[in-house]
Amino acid sequence: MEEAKHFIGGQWAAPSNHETIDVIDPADGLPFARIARGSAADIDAAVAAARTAFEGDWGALSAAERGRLLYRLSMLVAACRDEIAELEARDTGKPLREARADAAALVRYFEFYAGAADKLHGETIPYQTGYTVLTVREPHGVTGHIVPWNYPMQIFGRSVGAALAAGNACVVKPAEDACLSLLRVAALAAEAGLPAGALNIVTGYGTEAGAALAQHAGIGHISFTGSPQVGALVARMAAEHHAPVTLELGGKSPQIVFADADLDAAMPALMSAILQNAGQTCSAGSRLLIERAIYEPLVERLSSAFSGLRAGPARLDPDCGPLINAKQRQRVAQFIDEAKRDGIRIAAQGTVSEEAPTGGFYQPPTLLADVPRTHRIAREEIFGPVLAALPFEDEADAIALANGTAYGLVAGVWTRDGARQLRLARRLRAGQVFVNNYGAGGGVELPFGGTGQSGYGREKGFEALYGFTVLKTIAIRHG
Ligand code: TXE
Repeated sequence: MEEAKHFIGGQWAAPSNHETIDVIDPADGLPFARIARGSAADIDAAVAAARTAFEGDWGALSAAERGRLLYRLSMLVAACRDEIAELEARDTGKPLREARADAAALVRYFEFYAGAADKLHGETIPYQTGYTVLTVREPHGVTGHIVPWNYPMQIFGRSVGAALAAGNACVVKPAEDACLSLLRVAALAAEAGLPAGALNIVTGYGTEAGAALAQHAGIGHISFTGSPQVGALVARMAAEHHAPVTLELGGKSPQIVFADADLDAAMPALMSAILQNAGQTCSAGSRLLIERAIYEPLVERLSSAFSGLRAGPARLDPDCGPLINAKQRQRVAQFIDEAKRDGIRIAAQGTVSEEAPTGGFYQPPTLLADVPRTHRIAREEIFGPVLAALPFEDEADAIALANGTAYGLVAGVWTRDGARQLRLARRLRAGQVFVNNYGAGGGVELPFGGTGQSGYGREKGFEALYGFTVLKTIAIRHG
C-alpha cells in the first residue's frame, strides 16, 4: 500500500512519531493508502521551514517573480489534471466529472492569483502640507491553512493561491479523510521552482496536527474551512497569539423560487445545487423555498427527477457518489430517520446502484416536502443529498424564512421580476446572492464567504488577497 509523507521544506518527511493513518476508499470502505499522522513536532518543523523561506529565497522574490512561479505551477497542474482528478475521485468518492471540474478550478485559482500577485497596490493619502502618506500591503509571514475533505483541491487553491501571491509562506493541514491530491500538487510546486519551504503540507488529525497549527505562535494568519464548532475552537486558539482568522463554516442555503420563475431554467440548478458532491458542499442549496401557487407542481416535478437518481461509485460517474465516511453517512441517515419519525413527507428517494460495493458509504438522494419551519431539518446543515422543500406565501414571508437560520452563506433567487430581484438581493442575509442561477459556475474571481454561523472573512477573487496581507501606513514628513 502506498505510504505518503509530509512535505516540509521542499522535501518528503516521515512523521516524527512514525505513525500513519489508513486512507479509506468511500466507494467500498476499504483502506487503499496510508498518510503520515502529523504531530506538534511536525508542525514545528513545517513552520520553521516556512519562516526560513519567508525570510530567505521566497521573501526575496519580487511580486512579478512570485506570479510567474504560480503561473508555472498552474500549467503543471493543468498538464496532469486527469491523473490528479482520478486520485481525488478515489479519495473523496465524488464522481469523476466533478473531480475533473475541481482540478480545472485549481488550475484557474493559480492562474488568477499568478496574475494578481503584482497588482496588490497601496494608496497615497492626502494629508497635511509637508507630509507624504502612503499605504503598503505586506504579507503576514507564515500562514496556516486548515482544509476540509469535501473540496480539497478547490479550497487549497483558493486559500494557498491567494496567500502565496500575497507573499506569505504556507503551512497546510489537509483533512485526514482526503489529502492525496494536495500531496501531488506539493510535488508539482517543487517542480515549478517554488523555493523550498514556501509551501509545506503536514497531514494528520485535526485534534493533533490541526490544533498544533492553530496554536502555533509562529503563524500570522489562519484560514479554516470546516464545521462551526471547530471553527470557533480554531479562532480561540489563534486568539492566544493574536493571529487573525478567516472562517468558512458552511450553511443551510435557500433557493427561493417565485411563481413567475422560468422553471425549465431553474430545474437543473435546483438539482445540482443539492446533488453536487452528494450534498457535501458548504454552499449546497439545501432549502428549497417555493411560492405556494407553484409548490405542489414543482414538488411533483422534482419528485420524478429525484426518483430516477442513482448513488454509486465514482468510476461509474453516477448522479452522486458515496459520502466521505461512515460517520457522515450515519449523520445523514439519522436526519432521514428523524424525518420519518416526525411524519415529514418523503416526496421521493433515489436508489443505490447495484454495482455499488456493499462496504461503501452510499446514501440515496432524498426529497423531503412540507418540512415544518422549526424542524431541525429546515434549519441545520445536513451535508448530504437531502433537499428540504417548504412553501412560502409572499415576498416578505420568503425573506423571513430565508433569513431565519443561524447561517448566511449563499442564497439563490428565481424570478423574472427585476425589481424583486434587486429587493431580495439586498435583503437576504448571505455572503453571495445568485439571481436566476446558482453559484455562477463557481467562478474563482467571485469573493466568497459568509456571515453569522457561516463564518467571516472572504476567500476567492481579489478580495481574498486583502485578508492575506497587513496594511501598513507610512507617513513621511519632509523638509
Ligand atoms: O469537520 P471538521 P468534519 C461541516 C458539515 C459536516 C461537519 C463535520 O456539516 O457534516 O462539518 O465535518 C480539522 N483543531 N463541514 O467533522 O472537524 C480537520 O482535521 C484544528 C462543513 O469533517 O470541522 C479538517 O482538516 N483543526 C465544511 C477540518 O478541521 C481541526 C467542510 C474540518 O473538519 C480540529 C467540512 C481541531 N480541534 C465539514 N478538529 C464546509 N464549510 O465546507 C478538526 N480539525
